[in-house]
Amino acid sequence: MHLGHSHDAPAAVSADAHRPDGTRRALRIGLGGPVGSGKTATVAALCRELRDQLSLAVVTNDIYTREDAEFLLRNAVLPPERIQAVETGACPHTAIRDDISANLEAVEDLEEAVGPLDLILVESGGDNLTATFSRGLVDAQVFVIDVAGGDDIPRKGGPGVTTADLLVVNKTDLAPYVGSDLERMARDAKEQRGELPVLFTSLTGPQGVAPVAAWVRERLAAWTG
Ligand SMILES: Nc1nc2c(ncn2[C@@H]2O[C@H](COP(=O)(O)OP(=O)(O)O)[C@@H](O)[C@H]2O)c(=O)[nH]1
Ligand SMILES: [Mg+2]
Repeated sequence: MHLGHSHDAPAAVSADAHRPDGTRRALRIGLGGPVGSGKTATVAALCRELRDQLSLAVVTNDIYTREDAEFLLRNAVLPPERIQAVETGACPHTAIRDDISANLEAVEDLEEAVGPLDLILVESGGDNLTATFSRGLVDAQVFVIDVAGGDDIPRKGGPGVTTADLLVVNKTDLAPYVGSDLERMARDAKEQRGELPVLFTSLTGPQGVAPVAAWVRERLAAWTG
């Protein structure tokens, strides 16, 4: 817990944290980050890792297509009724930050159709380093970057890198091929984020998404506790 950082306090959004019947609604976690960093792959891996213990659902955001939703469906990471696609039709960050109505509707539709849910993952359409989620849409946000995007990204900062509740640096398996210095990335991230957590992942490696899944379980325990 980091007191004074409202982005780290699930209680900050507790105004609408309950369903009409008084039960606690699903924890909503947003995943943002540049195109191709591994957001959809992370969502898919999280679904496989968590679906046996938790009731979960996914909302995807694409600009003009349903591609991310189709990928998740094709890979059968969840039953189709647990995956909803929002076509943002504009800059993807608008739909997760400024006018969140389509996403809120998707989240509520899912709760109604397949709820009660423990967890809803909301994947942002790929964007630049400035995309963040509205606190009215998600309770916690994960920013996913990758080592192939350049090892100076953590140093460059931006709201995603500096304020996300979790920073994931993905594709560590590629570091030797693209000349990315992981220690430097860790140092720079620490400098930008202070005590906020950073996890390094390789979804193709043996550990896969396990560290992120552990973080999600922790958030969920805090949410329901
Ligand atoms: N080598 C490697 N490739 C990855 C990893 N994670 C994702 N990818 C690949 O990177 C590409 C983009 O991933 P995707 O999840 O679609 O990115 P998104 O645009 O952020 O949703 C896909 O071809 C993935 O298979 C990883 O850890 N290592
Ligand atoms: Mg994607």
